[in-house]
Amino acid sequence: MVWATANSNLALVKYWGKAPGGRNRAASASLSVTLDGLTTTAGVEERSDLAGDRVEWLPPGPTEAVTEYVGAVRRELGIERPVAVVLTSNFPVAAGLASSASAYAALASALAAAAPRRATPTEVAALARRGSGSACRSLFGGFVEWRPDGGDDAVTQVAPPDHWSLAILVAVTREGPKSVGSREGMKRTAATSPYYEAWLSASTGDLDGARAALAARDLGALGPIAERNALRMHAAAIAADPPLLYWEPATIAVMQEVARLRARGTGAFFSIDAGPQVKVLCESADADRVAAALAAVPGVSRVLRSRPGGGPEVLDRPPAWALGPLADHAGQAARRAVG
Ligand code: 2P0
Repeated sequence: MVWATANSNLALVKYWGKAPGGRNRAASASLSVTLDGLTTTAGVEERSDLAGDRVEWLPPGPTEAVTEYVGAVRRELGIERPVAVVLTSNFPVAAGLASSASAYAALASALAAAAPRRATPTEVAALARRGSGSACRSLFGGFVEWRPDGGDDAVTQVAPPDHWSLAILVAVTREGPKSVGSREGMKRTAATSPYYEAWLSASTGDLDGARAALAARDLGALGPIAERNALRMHAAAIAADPPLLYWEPATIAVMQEVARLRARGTGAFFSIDAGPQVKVLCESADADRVAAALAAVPGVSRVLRSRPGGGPEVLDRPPAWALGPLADHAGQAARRAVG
């Protein structure tokens, strides 16, 4: 059995719209930070005793789309026999924390590692993207750019994890699955929002500024770009028909608390994905103070802490944190692998 881990990522300039032609190519460029410690582990084993591919989530979750993906991708990689796949994340899969990014990045990495021919990181990123667009950015650590490109999209690391000791805090305002998934949400925005084209052109303009601010480690420049980029994405989504309102009252309360922190002199800036949680960026020296302020906002159930993390790792056994769920649920393949 081959194992791979991959971290989730947070887009500072967001992907919200696809180019025509399928395979989750992006309509505009995005820039993300890979999130240390928000990790999915995927195990893959070729199995001649299986009639078809088998996917298991621990704890159990929907497998239909993943199974279809596994069948297509393993054949392309030259794996001829069916595979058994086990997936587990160390953060709540349904809580709107970009679990599909880490899941497809880990899965593509594990399938590539199990394949008879070696695939380059660029090829593995393109395979991960087909599962979930944002997953291609999790194929690299640190700060990552995903650009639409003439032939196929380009994904590159623009700075390593230790480039900047940022903290990324996640204020959880509601647990549970979102009402409209990102795939349907971006499709609806593109089809019905009068602001979709404006969103795409504004976002393209944000990218150059974000890249320069990142190179200069200038949070006072990067933070406002990330905030307005997220708000413009949501403005386009809110204007869709029917509207896409991903926020809870506590989502707005956290945004206001971040503004108060800044008014009191602490550099903190928010971003929000297609869900109600608020991600907050600050220097790591300020993380304790910012986390305490976020935790005190009514409606915030907990605050997760992360920092820029690394790219996928291929392992010959699952990492220690995954042994709990694997021991509870896993099939024989996983048990054999952990001895
Ligand atoms: C992002 N999001 O850039 C944006 C911001 C959510 C909001 O990428 O259809 O799960 O699988 O390509 O990657 C989430 O969308 O969508 C996402 P698909 P995906 O992080």
